[in-house]
Amino acid sequence: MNRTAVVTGASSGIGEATARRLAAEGFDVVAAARRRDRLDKLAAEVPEIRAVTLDVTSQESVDELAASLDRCDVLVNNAGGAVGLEPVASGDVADWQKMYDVNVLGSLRVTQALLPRLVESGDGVLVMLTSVAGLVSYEGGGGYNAAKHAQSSMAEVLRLELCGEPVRIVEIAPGMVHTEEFALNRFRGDSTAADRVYQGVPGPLSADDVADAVAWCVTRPAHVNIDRLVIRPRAQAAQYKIHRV
Ligand code: 8X3
Repeated sequence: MNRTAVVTGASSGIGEATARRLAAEGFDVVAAARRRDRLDKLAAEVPEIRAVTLDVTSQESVDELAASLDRCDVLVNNAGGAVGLEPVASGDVADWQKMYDVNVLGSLRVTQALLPRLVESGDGVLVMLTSVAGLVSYEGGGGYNAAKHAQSSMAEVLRLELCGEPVRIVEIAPGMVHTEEFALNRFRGDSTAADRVYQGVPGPLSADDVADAVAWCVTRPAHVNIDRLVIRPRAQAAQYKIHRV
């Protein structure tokens, strides 16, 4: 039986690219997300991918995912995102709640549900997709910074608590990645504002670049734990140091 990888938020962006890449690496992939129509297209295209409807904010939905699995060797906690860029002083509590629920509690629910399977596999790998926003803070980052810092912290705690168990905990923290939806969601559907983020940047990362990093981390020998991998485009030396042409 092939090793099984579960990828959350697999209907677009980094999640979709990771599902495709892990399938190409020989995994049976469970692509999980809310938007079933997109998952079904993906599964129809790539035979190694199975679509599962998942809402990481629902415990019932997460439990159903867990019950549908024969095994789980790799879990990629990718579902997440940013909503809004308001200062803390005027940020909307509902936006913060949403970001916390999807990024942090979503990862917690799926991790709790699948951890026994990862341990059972004898060489489990949990990948926490965070962000450079979880390592540094910036004006307007507010709720997203808080959520990504929390996820980053969860990865560290898990690594400590699971030391001695056959599970690796990997954090991947991408910088600027040009995906279909990340900036669009952050700017609440304003495509002009979203496009401005990447304007003139020669080579922001693509979802495939991050999927490549995920694939590398999870295919190292069992004794090698990549604790944290920070991946940025060459044009982004730091959060504020972006080369534009
Ligand atoms: C997204 C990266 O730089 O917009 O996770 O915070 S950044």
